[in-house]
Amino acid sequence: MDKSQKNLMYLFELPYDSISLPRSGGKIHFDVENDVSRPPVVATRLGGGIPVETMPVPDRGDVPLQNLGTATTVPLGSPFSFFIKTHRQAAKDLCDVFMKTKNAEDLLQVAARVHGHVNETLYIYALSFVILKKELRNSRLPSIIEVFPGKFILQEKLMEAQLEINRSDPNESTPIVVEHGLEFAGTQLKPEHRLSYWREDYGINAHHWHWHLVYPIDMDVNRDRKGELFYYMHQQMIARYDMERLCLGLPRVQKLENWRAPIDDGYFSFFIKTRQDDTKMQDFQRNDFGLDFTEVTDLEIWRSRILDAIHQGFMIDSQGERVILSDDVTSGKRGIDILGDVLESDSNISVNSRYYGDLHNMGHVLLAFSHDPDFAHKEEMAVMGDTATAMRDPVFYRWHKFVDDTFQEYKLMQKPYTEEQLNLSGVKIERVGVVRNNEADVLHTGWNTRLFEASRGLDFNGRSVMVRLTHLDHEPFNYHLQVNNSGKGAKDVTVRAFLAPKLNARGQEMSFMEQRILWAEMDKFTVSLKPGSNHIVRSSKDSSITNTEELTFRDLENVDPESPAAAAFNFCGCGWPQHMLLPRGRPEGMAFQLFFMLTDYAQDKVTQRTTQGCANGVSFCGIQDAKYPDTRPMGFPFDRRPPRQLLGRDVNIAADYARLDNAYIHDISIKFLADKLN
Ligand code: CUO
Repeated sequence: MDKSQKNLMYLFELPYDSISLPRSGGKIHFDVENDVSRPPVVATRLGGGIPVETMPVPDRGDVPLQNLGTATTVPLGSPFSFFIKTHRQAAKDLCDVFMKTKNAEDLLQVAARVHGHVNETLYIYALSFVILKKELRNSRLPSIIEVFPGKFILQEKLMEAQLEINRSDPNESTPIVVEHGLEFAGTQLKPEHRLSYWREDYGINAHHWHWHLVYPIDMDVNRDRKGELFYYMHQQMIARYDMERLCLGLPRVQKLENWRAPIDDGYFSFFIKTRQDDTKMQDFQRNDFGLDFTEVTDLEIWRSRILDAIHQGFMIDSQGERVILSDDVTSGKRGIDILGDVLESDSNISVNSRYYGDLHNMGHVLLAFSHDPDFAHKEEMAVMGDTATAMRDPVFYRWHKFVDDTFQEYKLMQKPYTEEQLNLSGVKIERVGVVRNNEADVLHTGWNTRLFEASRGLDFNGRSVMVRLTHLDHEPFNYHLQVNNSGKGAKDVTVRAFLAPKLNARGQEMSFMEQRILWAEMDKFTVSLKPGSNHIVRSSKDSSITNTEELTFRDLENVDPESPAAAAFNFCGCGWPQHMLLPRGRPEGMAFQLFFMLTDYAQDKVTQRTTQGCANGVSFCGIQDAKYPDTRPMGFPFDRRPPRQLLGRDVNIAADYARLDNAYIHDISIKFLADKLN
């Protein structure tokens, strides 16, 4: 990694401050003069015991600010929303400027010059996008929590730190540590507040920001099965949210279906705008975004057209031609993929965006502005407008439950998998279990903490401010599978592991259909079975959905890219947080089921050149610039209703799948320890 690559990281510091201010507590200094004299941009590493290094960068006066297109139309200091079409265009224009740079050094100076002239969130978005897109892999992205602490940490807490600094001796330099505990934005007076720890978890929100960064809409990014992954990743988040609700004795989330009725639960975010309880979704009639007005009626019309298409089995493209919707295709896009692009929607890919509209995105927008839909009060948007904060609001889940129900409407139109598609002859799972600390089938969750440096993103008079965030965590565990291969040769199989609560909110065992969309993917991996008996052990830390934990600026500064340990830092940001892999469970233990299915890797595998691209949390995030590495429909085998019979007997509950030799269902317990984990 050369200096420019490493220094790119510092462009993420103090996004709201002038770039000529010292960065990183005085470690780096970008000296950007005005454009008239067009001097070279100079990055200087400053003192603190470190020898001063100066990095002269050649003049790039050829990037005049007027070439930024619409990027300058999003005001500085205001929220930026990827759900708003004009903001997406602004992002595209800025990314285009950054993409034209030749290398990291070139990007560094162009970006340094642009800093301060465009909206801060837009700037960080575009910079992150281009670093990932250009595969400047050694220029790793620092955690979004440190870049924008104000989006993740209670304003009061940040104020507390500032007041303490104001009161203390100006020469004092010891870092201030602020605790951010479990109360988050709620008071516990309302049932929904009991889930604040989950909705406001830093890792979940950071994952969502990164997911939309790597699967952007209207950006001419042609990612494999993007529409299908939009469906699957969000479906899985809702499944996990519902699991967590059941742990707390709350009913499953209700879809937001009647857009004329008041929404019971408001959300009072601590950094941007709030939505009162019982606020209605309202017609969007603001003129401050250069957007056409959108009425609730428009959303209803789009929904109705999409549902018509689902039930008729085809869409109508912009030429008036039929586009068949089916998941049983041998070439071309699956119906779910087409539907995902239409519903999200991505106007570059949607088969007919004029007709099917912009349903999911505008739902976010109408909800984000329901407190001031006509700009009468000059209020900014609420959390639903920003992918880094939307998951804090209970209405996010109600909206996405509606989105998911629409996808499920389609999935239920698909033919159930046949016994042949579900079966894998010659392979039998004989036994499974999970082991934690030598104890079988009882997993532990509890609270843990993580330190972030808030002063990387916000200036506290140059003083270091750390925030200790409390979050859910679990003790790591291993899956054990005893599998027999009765074939004569080795057999490569895909192991698919899911978790779901055993009982519903009434305490009853669930039917296949009730449990079907609660199954949360825990892992998916390939193993080669030798003939005879095989004992497979797999660590929970290797999950196909999770990422390594958020990397702080300090982590990035300390990692030596040449060291073997650096491989562990192959971090691209996307992926479910490892600490949220398990639902909370209950203090007395809560019954869950693990479901395993083995499928034939020869049929599942996708032939492609191996790529060095980001490959964290592959099941949720895919692989950068490569095909999604599993040919089966996402969510297989629970994405469809079950066949009526398997092996000659009716299928009513998930355990009926386990009659197949290649499947297994196993009860475990998840115990929530109310104290801290070590
Ligand atoms: Cu991720 Cu609605 O798509 O938030």
